[in-house]
Amino acid sequence: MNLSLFADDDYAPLGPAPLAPGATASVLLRGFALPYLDEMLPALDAIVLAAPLRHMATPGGLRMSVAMSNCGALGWVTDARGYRYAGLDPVSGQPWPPMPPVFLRLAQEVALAAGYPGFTPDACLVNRYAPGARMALHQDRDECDFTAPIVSVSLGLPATFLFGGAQRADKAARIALLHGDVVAWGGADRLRFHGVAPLKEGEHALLGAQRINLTFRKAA
Ligand code: MD3
Ligand code: FE
Repeated sequence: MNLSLFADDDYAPLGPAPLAPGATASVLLRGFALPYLDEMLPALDAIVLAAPLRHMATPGGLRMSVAMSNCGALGWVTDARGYRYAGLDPVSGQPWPPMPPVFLRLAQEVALAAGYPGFTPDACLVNRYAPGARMALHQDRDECDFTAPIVSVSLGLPATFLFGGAQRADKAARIALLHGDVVAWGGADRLRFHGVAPLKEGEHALLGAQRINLTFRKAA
């Protein structure tokens, strides 16, 4: 008999809570983005129209299964020259679309609620997962200031987020992230290894057969 509150491998607290055992500097807010979505989804459509989602290549030459775009003053890119933030979209040669005010408002509300006041993101990475797409365990180290948190918003199909430790080999907790869920990651958790398990097939009522993840960062 399983007397745990949670399924075997998916830790899924309902209220504001540490994200995983020991992850005291990160906060999960279930459904926090839902009231913003009527305004956010049309803004997201406009972003991916101006800066289409694309499969970038890692420095090692592997095509990423996640398709990416950005909005804000800076955007995260990867190619044969490495990982970095850039002010211009390499596909169009134009600046990334500006960050919509409703994106910034949501990110700042979340950061404040999570105990990170004064968060001023200058980059929003848009990740698009089709079924089967995944993100291998990695650290986010391309930003200048690791004291700023990262805020993420999950939309569409559910995903299993993998939350590891300070070393790549540390065992990762598995956390279900659902449509509208928001997480702020900061402090001692900011440099933890993390990833996303291969997305399962499915159809989301609003977004169809995909998951979109927005991550707000202070890159410069
Ligand atoms: C924990 N994206 O874009 S968001 C990424 O769901 C990335 O698309 C995943 O990892 C996604 O780099 C996870 C959550 C996330 C983002 C940054 C973190 C978690 C983090 C930085 C430190 C610790
Ligand atoms: Fe990451």
